[in-house]
Amino acid sequence: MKKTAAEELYYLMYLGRKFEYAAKEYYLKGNISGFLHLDIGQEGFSVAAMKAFKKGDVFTTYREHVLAIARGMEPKVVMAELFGKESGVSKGRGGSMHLFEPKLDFYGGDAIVGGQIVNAVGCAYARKYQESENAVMVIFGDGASNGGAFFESLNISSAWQLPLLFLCENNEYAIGTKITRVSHFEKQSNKAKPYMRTIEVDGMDALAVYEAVAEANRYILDGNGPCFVEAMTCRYEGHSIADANSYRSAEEMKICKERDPIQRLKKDLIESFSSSDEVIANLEKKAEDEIEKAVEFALNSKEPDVSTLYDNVFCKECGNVVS
Ligand SMILES: Cc1ncc(C[n+]2csc(CCOP(=O)(O)OP(=O)(O)O)c2C)c(N)n1
Ligand SMILES: [Mg+2]
Repeated sequence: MKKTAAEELYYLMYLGRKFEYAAKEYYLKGNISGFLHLDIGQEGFSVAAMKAFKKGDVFTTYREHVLAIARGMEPKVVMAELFGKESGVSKGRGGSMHLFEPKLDFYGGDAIVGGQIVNAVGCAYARKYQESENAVMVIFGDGASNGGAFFESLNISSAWQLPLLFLCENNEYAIGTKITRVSHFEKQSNKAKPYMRTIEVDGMDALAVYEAVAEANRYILDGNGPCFVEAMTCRYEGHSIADANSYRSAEEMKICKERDPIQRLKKDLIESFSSSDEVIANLEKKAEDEIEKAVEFALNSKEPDVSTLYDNVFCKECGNVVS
């Protein structure tokens, strides 16, 4: 990877973390309501996966703010969406779990665990049928890989040799349930091995995630059918803002934070790419300014007008509009 690309990863990871802390702050102040799933600790995974995948359709989960920003969504339209404002990317209708932007081939989060996997299979089937040159990527958690939709998707995507990249973010927890309590395998890639090529990677090492996703994408674009990548990560916060994270010990959290992806990439930038302290400080400042502007934008944006309440909800042509 080129130095500028590695520095861009760092910028986006730092930006993502600042975004998440700002979202937490404004949730607690009452500006954001509904669900909020923070990606703090997992930014290396999110940014590197998006940057390595490049062109193609993306389907993901509710823990998606950093993924959306890394894909190219402006932080201010993501923040405004969380605030429920009309300037938000989904016009304030979707909130945290439904960031959606067809121009970026980003088909959003899904509140249904594993729901995005079957949607991605359908999309991959369409892309194969259309003889598209791009792959489809679906991101899901370790918990989702215990569901029936996941196993059905492995089977049919392999049987039909679909251009689908399964990217499992294994943070070892489904809300408060440790993966070892509910899964036959600790490593979820074991479930995919009978069906397709699998790659395992340290999800707290952004450069390694980048290489793994890029390799899987190349493999799929070469016409080899689907591929499965598993990244071992660790989230720092509770499952959602409503979760106090009391099921993990202080010792477990300490080990988790020692793997911090931002500190790790910073070290790599200095030692392997000879980035200067000044360049790194400038990237951090730029990210902080961007988040400040995003919050200002969200605060100053209007609520959707009540008269638009049913817009994009009912189909006028179908005659089921409520007036
Ligand atoms: C079909 C379905 N079942 C249960 C839930 C409740 N639920 C929301 S998130 C979650 C845990 C998912 O864990 P994982 O897939 O590991 O994702 P992570 O939150 O760790 O990123 C559960 C059980 C849901 N939203 N949808
Ligand atoms: Mg999980």
